[in-house]
Amino acid sequence: MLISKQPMINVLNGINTNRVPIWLMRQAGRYLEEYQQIRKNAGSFLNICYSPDLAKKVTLQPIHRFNFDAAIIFSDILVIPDALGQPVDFKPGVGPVLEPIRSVNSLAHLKLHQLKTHLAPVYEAVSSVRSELAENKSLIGFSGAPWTIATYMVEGGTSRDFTNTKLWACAAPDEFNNLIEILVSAITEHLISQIKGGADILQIFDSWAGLLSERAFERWCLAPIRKIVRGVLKEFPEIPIIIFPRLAGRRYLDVVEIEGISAVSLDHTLSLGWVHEHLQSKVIVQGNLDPIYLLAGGNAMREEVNRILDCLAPSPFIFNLGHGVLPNTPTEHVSELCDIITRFQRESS
Ligand code: 1CP
Repeated sequence: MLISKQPMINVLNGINTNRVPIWLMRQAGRYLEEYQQIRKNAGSFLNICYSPDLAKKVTLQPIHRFNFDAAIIFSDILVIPDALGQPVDFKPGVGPVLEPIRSVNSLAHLKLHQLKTHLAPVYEAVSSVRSELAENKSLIGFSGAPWTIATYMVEGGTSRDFTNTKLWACAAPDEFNNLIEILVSAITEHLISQIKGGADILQIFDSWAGLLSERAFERWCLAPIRKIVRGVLKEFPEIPIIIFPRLAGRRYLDVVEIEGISAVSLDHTLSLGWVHEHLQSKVIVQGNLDPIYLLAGGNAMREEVNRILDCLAPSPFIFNLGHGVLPNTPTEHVSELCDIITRFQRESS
């Protein structure tokens, strides 16, 4: 295997270069004052996502500040329903709001054919970030997984118990499957377009995977992700794909068996010893500092970071959080985290 200039790619190819790359989920966003500034002037969150120039600037902000090994394109998992014709409004203090879809008849209104045109600004942002990004930095393209996106489409936003989505999936699985199939096609196309724009790596976020019971997990999480991975790899066999099945517990064991994936992103509930023994021998792992330690900083953070490095970094490993950066996280804590990871690399190489 050829050594890449991008440390992220080397690790994802299983090459142990004594380098622990680092990036953070939600590394762009509210905790950065330079983001707040752009957000204030942009009017709405979606205006940033759909303006290639603003999306590029915001994507690069955390790279300029912290020198992370990867940028993740600034967008959202909910641009997919928006592009399919189920408009999404991000209400400050509330979160995403959509007109809920609860019947098979409403699925007829979803327009797969307009996806590419609607999301063209995202692909343009991907290309312009790639052309400004240093050659040793990777650009991550992403999408939500079908199950997680479906929960927002059916509930009309975020939810406490996801009853409507779970009820539809359980009481009328063949109907619900039509929605999942539309999403499999949309997501596959969206990911492929991001690769064509210049994404080096893909991540699929199944943030609500942990809600599903055993057989539902197979049908609504694993099977659709398998299809997407197969579809993407058919066109781009070399692209590394990372899966984030949040809160899936022992079912990470099934996720690592998905053919063709390169890595899993670990949530912070998993035990490190178990991860090392059962997952790290199968795929590359990325994770899994509880974002609360990054908010707290100090010794609490240092000890937890070292515990993760001691257990997982002897094998090829990518440092990340177990979920996204919390809004009030001090930037000094993020800088210190990056220093710890950089020092660890020097000491061990
Ligand atoms: O007001 C604002 O500025 C909007 C806040 C915000 C941001 C910065 C939202 C609204 N989305 C994003 C960006 C975003 N979302 C990124 C790119 C930025 C980066 O990572 O640096 C990514 C990868 C996402 C992914 C995303 N969006 C997920 C999956 C990951 C996760 O956090 O579990 C999910 C579930 C969403 C939905 C979403 N977007 C935004 C909100 C408030 C929500 C709802 C979250 C919830 O239901 O609790």
